[in-house]
Amino acid sequence: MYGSKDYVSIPVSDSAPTKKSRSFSLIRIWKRATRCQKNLIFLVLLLTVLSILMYSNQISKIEEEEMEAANQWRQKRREAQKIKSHNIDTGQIGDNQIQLPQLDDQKKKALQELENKIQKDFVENPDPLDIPGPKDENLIGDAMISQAPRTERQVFVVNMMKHAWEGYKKYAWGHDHLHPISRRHDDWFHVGLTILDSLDTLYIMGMKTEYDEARNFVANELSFDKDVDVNLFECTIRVLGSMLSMYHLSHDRIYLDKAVDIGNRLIPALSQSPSAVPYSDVNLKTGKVHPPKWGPDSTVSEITSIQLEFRDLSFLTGDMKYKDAVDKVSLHVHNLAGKRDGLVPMWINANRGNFRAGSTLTVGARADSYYEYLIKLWLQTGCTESMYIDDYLAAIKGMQMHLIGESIPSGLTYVGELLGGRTPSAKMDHLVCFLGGSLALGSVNIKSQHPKVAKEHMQLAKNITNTCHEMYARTPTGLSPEITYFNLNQDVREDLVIKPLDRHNLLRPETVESYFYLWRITNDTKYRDWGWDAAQAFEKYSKVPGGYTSIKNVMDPRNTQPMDKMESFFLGETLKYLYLLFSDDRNLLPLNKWVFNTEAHPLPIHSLK
Ligand code: DMJ
Repeated sequence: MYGSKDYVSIPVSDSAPTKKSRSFSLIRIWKRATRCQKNLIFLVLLLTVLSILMYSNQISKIEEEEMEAANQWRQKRREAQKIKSHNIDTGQIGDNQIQLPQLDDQKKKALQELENKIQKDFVENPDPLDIPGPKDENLIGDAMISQAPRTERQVFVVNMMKHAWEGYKKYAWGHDHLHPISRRHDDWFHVGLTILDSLDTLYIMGMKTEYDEARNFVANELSFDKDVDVNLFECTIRVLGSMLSMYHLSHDRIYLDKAVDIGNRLIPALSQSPSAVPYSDVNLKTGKVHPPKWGPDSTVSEITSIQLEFRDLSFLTGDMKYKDAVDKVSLHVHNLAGKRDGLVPMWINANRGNFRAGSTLTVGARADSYYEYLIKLWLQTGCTESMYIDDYLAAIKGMQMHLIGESIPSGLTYVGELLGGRTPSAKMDHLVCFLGGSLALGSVNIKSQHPKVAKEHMQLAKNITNTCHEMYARTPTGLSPEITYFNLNQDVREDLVIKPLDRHNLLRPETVESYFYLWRITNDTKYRDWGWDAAQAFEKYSKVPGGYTSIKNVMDPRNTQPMDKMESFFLGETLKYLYLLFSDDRNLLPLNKWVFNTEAHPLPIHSLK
């Protein structure tokens, strides 16, 4: 309130000297001083100035020394870092042959000690930044040809990639697949599939010369205007997936144009179906669609593993027709009757839109990536669409109830099947080995809402990945067969039963894919060692002068019976996951920013709903 006393008075002494009177009295003192007193004052002043100068000189000397010490420390730290990551200077990217470094015993010991320490630190003190989580709006265009120094093991994988690429270039350029022994090729979609599947691997590995060759092919030779029937799923995950990935990584407009072109040519498989279930095949030129040639039904995996890609295409173009088309499929399958505790029958009919009654329940061929995409679709849009996570959690529960068991005598966790929807079978495809990685990825992302389930899933992830490792480690070649049966008979002393017709290895990625996820998420170095063993086995038994080949018999190292085929996913997935597994750079495609499609093409996590 105004009017009352709202200030305090400070008494000012009448005798306080003013500035003028103070300087005046100093001059008076100086004038009155004797000569001797003046000399003394002068000397004191001189000494004061000199000591100030000396002191400041001393300070800058100390600063210099400190800076020098800091530089030395940084240098030492860089060296320690070098040992830790087996780093080597690989010279110019695109050189013909990359030299492998030799580690002496002392360095090996230092490396081991460092790895133990990192492992211990991680367990005691996990880095919150490493835990994948949703959301990052500004991902588009994390442009990055990897220029980072590579580890010894990465160099090994780059050399594998070079060998595979050179064989393909020499004997199959422009065709879909290389036959590395006969030095011939085959065509499936007639689009140079191996080139397309390899693009982002070359890019991520920093293989500039080879990447430029591939990019030139896309710019100057690639045409989708072909009178050829393609499988919607395979073409989506390999071709559309690759174009989208490359656009996100490089910002190169050519890839977006190609993505739109192939997306538009594939979309009739969805739009022309009388039901919400797409047809399996579509003609790239005419847009004519049809079910598979060998039967009336599509597989569940093929109709539910195109969503990441088409949603991303909508995200990039702003045209919702792609997203709407695939969302319709997902919603339909979500609501469809005939599932058993979240598990889907593997056949579904495009004309009628229903599951085929009595279909086998499996996590292997024909259903696998349905489960993989549930968790990844939830992650892709920043964990916002509950339908996917609900179905995912239900499905994993269903697997635990009906499909998962333990073998005798070692208690290996396997994921079997219900044949005809009823009869249990302890049969596990190599394809199932993706599940360890997906479970681990899911586990860290559901942890805050479902801590107990997350823990259970992580344990399951480790157990299944361990089983997949055994599927490699227990064969004489160190390579897994395509199909493994698990022993449930008390009288038999071997867990794995490998039938003669199941002994082939197609250079598949699923196991090393799970090693990659488990390594990134747990930091347990055993996954890297297991991946290294697998790489060595591919090198020993699948490498031929013309490239890498699938083999027919993993059980006989002296007679592996090469099948003369190098699948595009060997370059697109297997070698990419190995390279990432061996990378010390956790910022190379971090799992909280990128989601890999089922052909290992990374797409950004965003918030499109
Ligand atoms: C790839 O085309 C994909 O990973 C797909 O999901 C399963 N089959 C092959 C690799 O094994």
